[in-house]
Amino acid sequence: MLTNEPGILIFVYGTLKRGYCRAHNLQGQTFLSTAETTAEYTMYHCGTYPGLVINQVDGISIHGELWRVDSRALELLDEVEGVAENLYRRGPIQLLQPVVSEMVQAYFYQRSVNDLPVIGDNWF
Ligand code: PCA
Repeated sequence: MLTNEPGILIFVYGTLKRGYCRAHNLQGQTFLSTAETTAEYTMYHCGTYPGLVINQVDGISIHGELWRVDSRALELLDEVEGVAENLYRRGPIQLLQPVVSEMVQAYFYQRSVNDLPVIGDNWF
């Protein structure tokens, strides 16, 4: 189920998750499973959405969802997440589960996280 299929794997942890305000951007794409990152990330509260940053010193495991998306959806997601404006950058992320052999990507927050509250392991 998880390998040798077209499209790329995306880990979503915030407003793109099912039931949240940007979930419609994943309509028609494939939800694979809930997922958990390795303990190398910190999630901040950026106002009305969360921002993930890499933190290999004292990061934690973050809960989210694993999706397979086609290239058109990926383009849309990049636009929605403000990649061109450098709000987020899309890059590889490590998962604890599920175990996948392919690269998984996620949106990493690019602005300053000084003074932003830390959320914990789950964007509710
Ligand atoms: N949307 C993306 C990144 C943060 C956000 O709110 C996501 O759900 O993964």
